[in-house]
Amino acid sequence: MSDAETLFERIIAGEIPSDKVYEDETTYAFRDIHPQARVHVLVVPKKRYRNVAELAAADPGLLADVIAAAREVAVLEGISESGYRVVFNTDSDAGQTVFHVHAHVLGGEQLGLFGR
Ligand code: D5M
Repeated sequence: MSDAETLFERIIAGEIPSDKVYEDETTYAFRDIHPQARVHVLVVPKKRYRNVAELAAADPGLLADVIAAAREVAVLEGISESGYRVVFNTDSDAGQTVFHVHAHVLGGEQLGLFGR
């Protein structure tokens, strides 16, 4: 991976504005700019890995932090009881566009099924 900063590193550093929902020592969460559900928040580990596969292989504890942060986001957004979805788009066929691993937390309404 190149050393060029990704968009999300610039957001975490505050160089690009974001609508922050949650932050802790290892993660940062903010609203997706193109929401696909009433609640659509991205959870990003502050340390960059390309995708969830690389994160899982290199630092499973940090992956657990991301999932725990997604749960915190769900509680803060009031969707922890009604239910929500956590999605990691991974590489080309999944449509990943930002190569700094991020969990999409989606909810606040009845979600459609997966697929094409
Ligand atoms: O998801 C990348 C997501 O990042 C996509 O849903 C749009 C979102 N995005 C892109 N730029 C921004 C900014 N500046 N703020 C908030 N959200 C943003 P992927 O899974 O890689 O397709």
